[in-house]
Amino acid sequence: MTKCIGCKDKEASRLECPTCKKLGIPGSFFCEQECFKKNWGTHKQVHAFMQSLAAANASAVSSGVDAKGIPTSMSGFKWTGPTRPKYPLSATRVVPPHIVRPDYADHPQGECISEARGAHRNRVLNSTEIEAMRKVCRLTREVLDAIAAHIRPGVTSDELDAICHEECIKRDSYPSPLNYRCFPKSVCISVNEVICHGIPDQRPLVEGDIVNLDVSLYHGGFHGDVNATYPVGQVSEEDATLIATTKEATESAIAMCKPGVLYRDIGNKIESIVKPKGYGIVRQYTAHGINQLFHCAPYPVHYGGSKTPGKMEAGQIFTIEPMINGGVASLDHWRDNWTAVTKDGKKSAQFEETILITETGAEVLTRPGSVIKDGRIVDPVKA
Ligand code: EYF
Ligand code: CO
Repeated sequence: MTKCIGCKDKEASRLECPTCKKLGIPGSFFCEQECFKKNWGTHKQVHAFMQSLAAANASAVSSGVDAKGIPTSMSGFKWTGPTRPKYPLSATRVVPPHIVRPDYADHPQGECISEARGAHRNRVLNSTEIEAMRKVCRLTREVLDAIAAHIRPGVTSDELDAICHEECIKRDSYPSPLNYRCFPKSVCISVNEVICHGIPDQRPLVEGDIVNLDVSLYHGGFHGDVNATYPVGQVSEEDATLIATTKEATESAIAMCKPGVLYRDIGNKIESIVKPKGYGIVRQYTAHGINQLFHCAPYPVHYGGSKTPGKMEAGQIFTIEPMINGGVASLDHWRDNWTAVTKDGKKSAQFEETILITETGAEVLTRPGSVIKDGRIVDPVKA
């Protein structure tokens, strides 16, 4: 049954929003006139959003690129490493109107009104909210695995973005990055020296690259967040060690989680594992609480010796997502103002999971069935 996009409950009739029809927005069917009228205030925002997207796409298409596809707006930029963006970006992908959207999805500046209001305290979620988080985090893991299956030399990050977008829609979910603070795509894809927030583009992956997929979904009113770094074909031993050490540090920090543990001990544990290797821990981007808001308190750092306040309590949900650089910790941004890259151009790796603190330990929500008990992650036995 196709559901009404107004009440999202009854079956849709043939009553289509005339403005959507005129603008070419598919699937805007309501159950009845009364419902259409009742939901007009919210629904009309879809029109404004789609019109602003069309304007943004028109300006993206008309902006210049050089012979290699590098935007002319970035010419003269002092690149820190060998990786380059390849434009033009594809047109902004559309999320069908029957999918429930976070507030920022339809805000012209991608602003998060809800985060501005309620992001500052460590929330304890109730059992209904926790169940909703279990569900969205399971879906988020499914989407990450579905995209990762397509990693190979020759595939572009834009093609991976298209897969992410479709897999989210199949699961009645909104891809959280899309228009979040104006981020233009449905997933962050960060290659080689790109630390995080890489924008999917036309550059094909090359054997020997390392690539991070950072996937976030909004479903049932809640966000889930997971990421992982993968080798593209055969990578150097040096890069394989960077990935393995980053994974080990993330897992060790997750394994400590239980009520009473200090949030600052996440960074102390990570530093104890990566410092002996001479790696740099990114300081500018942190972990974060996550629930109805994509990002909220707490904001645990991934480096040691911090004064981050607070202790873990049952019912709190947050991510752990250290960004570990093969060289220095410092970073720069490309001229798109999103893409964070290592200052010395060396590669960077990251892993992320969403964690729920329970009375007895913790659950790794983005790894369904995995619990933390006695300082160890216990994964479900695979059939
Ligand atoms: C000005 C964005 C905001 N930020 C964080 C917005 O937590 C995340 N991944 O695990 C995460 C994902 C996204 C994200 C996707 C878009 N943004 C990017 C860059 C700078 C910035 O602050
Ligand atoms: Co995150």
